[in-house]
Amino acid sequence: MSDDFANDVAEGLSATPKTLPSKYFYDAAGDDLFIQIMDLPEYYLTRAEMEIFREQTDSLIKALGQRPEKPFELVELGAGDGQKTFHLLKKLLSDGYDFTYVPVDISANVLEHLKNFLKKELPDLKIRIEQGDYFKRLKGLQETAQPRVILYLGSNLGNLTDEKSKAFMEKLSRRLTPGDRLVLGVDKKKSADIVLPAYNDSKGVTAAFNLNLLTRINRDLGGEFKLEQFRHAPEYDEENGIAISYLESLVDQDIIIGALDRTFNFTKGEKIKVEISRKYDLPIIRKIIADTPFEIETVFKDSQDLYLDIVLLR
Ligand code: AVJ
Repeated sequence: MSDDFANDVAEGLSATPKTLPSKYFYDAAGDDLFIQIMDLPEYYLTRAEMEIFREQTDSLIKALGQRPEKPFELVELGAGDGQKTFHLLKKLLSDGYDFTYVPVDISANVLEHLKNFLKKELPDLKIRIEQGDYFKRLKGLQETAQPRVILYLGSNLGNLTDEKSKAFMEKLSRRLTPGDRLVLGVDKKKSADIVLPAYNDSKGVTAAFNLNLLTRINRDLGGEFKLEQFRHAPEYDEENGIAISYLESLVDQDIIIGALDRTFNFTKGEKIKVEISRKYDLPIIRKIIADTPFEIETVFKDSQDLYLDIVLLR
């Protein structure tokens, strides 16, 4: 794990322009900051998706295409704190569905919390946690005789370029069986005045979240980044619907990373690209799934038309 991190950091900081993978945001401090982000007034994504799950639970359950008496697996990729899924799980149980909930997450920390929370709140729930990077292994998707519903929420797909999204959807479809379904939650393409504040909140939580990546390099790889010499600098390409977060060097500086036995130099104003957050509409999604067996079956949207939950049939 730490080796992967070292390799990815070495590769990313050697590239021109410099990049770092956003998946490394999520250490214990990052998990905590992301939970704070989801509560920010500017970060509308979580509330919009939550509204869909809370207000349209019955229609959503119908769209999953399962029968109560037939066991199925409900696999959630990147489960996080499971707040959205909670409404769905609760209603599925009270409607008498026979299913196993399989949250998959890169963070062991988050999964333990989730398991304890669900054991307490929904004691009848069957749950099997799977720790891992789902991009690499799609781990929760081991062979099973049961039909599967995959939840991929929170606009997590948006961290990938469209090219990588295509590859991911192809790989995912190969792990599924015809009749399985995917619920894909994505943020809608919209104007910069709504999107940018979501990635540049007034309390500076998102800035701290992004800068935490440098703290993690300092701690885990013996880096010597001085946080005050970098600035969180998000941009939004409204035309294409892509938010990009950068960490910008405020001065000319050389940064030693001990574990890599290397020094990286930064010029004043040089930016490290740390995250893309792609925004979608149905035509973009259709392009991404064009070479896969997935078909769009049902589309749910929130009352403010900010967000989509799309049910895809394998
Ligand atoms: C969890 C990837 C969906 O891109 O909106 C939030 C992460 N980054 N604020 C997003 C994030 C900065 C988030 N995703």
